[in-house]
Amino acid sequence: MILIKLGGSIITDKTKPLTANLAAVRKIALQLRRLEDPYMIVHGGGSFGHYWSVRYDMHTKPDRYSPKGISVVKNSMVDLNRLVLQTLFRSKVLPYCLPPTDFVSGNSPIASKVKEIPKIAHTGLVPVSYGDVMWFGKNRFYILSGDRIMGMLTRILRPRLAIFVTNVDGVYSDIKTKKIIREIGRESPTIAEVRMDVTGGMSRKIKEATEMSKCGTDVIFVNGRFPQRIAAAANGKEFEGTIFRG
Ligand code: IP8
Repeated sequence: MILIKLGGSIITDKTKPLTANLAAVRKIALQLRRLEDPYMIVHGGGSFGHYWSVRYDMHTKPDRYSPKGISVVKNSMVDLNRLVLQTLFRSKVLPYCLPPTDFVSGNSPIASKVKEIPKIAHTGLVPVSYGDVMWFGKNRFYILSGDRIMGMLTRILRPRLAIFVTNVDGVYSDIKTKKIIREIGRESPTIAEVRMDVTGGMSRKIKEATEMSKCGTDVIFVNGRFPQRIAAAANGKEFEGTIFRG
């Protein structure tokens, strides 16, 4: 099974609040139909979840956030998820919605639930999860990023491959020359963060990818503006992007 994270930067327009990029989802869906293995999708928050999380000062740290903020962020992720599900379905990918509340309790994955997910993927349905605002207990909530969901799933399922689809060509060795690192070994690269979002942006993604690769999973970063790279990477063909060797 393959795990695919569709970053908020590719499925929404991050410069415009509450704007989905459904054309991008459609183009990605066309490529996903070419995948030879069962797969699962996790999507991010982009200009939906992050927009409201920033406005209501909500973070990944469990805390007593404003109930109104929690409700607004949660609703915005359900709205975005609904748009993604609908677009996938219309593009002949059959999504099966799995909010993280279905398999995460507090801030830990529920292994017995997670282990059922590949069985769903093997029926031809595509499980779809997303970054969300989660109940932590004792009046506290927290933002769970899609990247962390990818890590949780990898530690339990040990998939052969995980793909992070972003809006850049891969991990840059130098932000000025935009030179892409093709392959990353066990060492975490040092990165200068250009822009942050509430769940930690690219640096958080790279840390998660490094940990995931230690589980034996190959982790690939590709640019979703060229969605054929997703199919190429998943089907073991030449692709442009960065690989963290498992
Ligand atoms: O975009 C964030 O998920 P991410 C979800 O994967 C929310 O970090 C609610 C901001």
